Amino acid sequence: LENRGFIRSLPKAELHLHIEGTLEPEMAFQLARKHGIQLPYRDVDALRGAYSFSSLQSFLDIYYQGVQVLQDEDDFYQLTHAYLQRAHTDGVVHVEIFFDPQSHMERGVSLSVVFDGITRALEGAEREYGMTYRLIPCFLRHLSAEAAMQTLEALLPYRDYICAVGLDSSEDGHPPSKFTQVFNRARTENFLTVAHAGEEGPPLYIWEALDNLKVSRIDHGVGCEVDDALCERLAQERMPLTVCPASNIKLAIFKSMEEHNLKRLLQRDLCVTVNSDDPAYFGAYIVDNYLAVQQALDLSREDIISLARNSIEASFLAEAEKVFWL
Ligand code: ES4
Ligand code: ZN
Repeated sequence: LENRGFIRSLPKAELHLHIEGTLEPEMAFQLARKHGIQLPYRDVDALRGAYSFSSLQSFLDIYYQGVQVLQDEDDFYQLTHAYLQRAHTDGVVHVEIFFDPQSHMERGVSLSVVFDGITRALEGAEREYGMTYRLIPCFLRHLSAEAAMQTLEALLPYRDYICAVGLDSSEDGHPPSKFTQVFNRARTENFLTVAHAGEEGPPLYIWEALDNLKVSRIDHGVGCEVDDALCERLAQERMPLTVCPASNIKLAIFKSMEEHNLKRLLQRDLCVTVNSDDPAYFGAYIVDNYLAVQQALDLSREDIISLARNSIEASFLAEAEKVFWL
């Protein structure tokens, strides 16, 4: 309990958080009832019971099903507001939130509904808690590069609300190089870029995220470990990895938390951060993630402080804003 208080007390940035992945079963049922949607589960416990995954794809199938209950502006507000309250309790001072525009637009939910709901909650957290934030829409890599390009164009009217673009969903068979042109365009539009790479996929996908997509951070990236030249480059460039320990266990990237490579990556001088990914589905918010790796890998308080400092350093805050927390 003392370690939990210590971790909570450190100023932290959450840099890898899919807002759709914060949908708790209770809210899923509440919104389903509101919109007259029938969920294929008897009750909250049955839905929570379905949160048991064997791979990234088995998770994504349930995650995209959950997304269906998000329909109006207030749904996105409620979802984001509940997450931000929890993040504040956990000592998160800055959030960079992913969302999947294509999963909403394909259902006829307009981008304005999504942006308005999410930003209304973020502005409230800024007023109430002094929390700062950035928004990062992600392209679904299992869909085509053309679909991603159209999505990028649809995002341009909201450019003032967007800091960076990302790449998520099913990794295998969908290399970053598939999206080189889309990300070139995004960078000419002055967006920063990030990409999920080396979650389930090979080190090659991390190389491609760096060289083709010119990312500022690698999301997950834990697959780098088997490639010494890649690890050296990541360390040399101080390229941040947004690692999500509980996610990696729930999706069977590692067999157990004791086998997670986070400590070894830290020892190789990588800029490792700890994040919660899809906390409602993986049963762990950010402090739970820090605590789990601290206990399983016997991290020292200095290690924990480094992880929290790395999160501020790796954030897209301006340098003048970072120094306040460092
Ligand atoms: C995701 Cl854990 C994970 N990996 C890839 N894409 C995602 N979208 C939401 N969660
Ligand atoms: Zn993710």
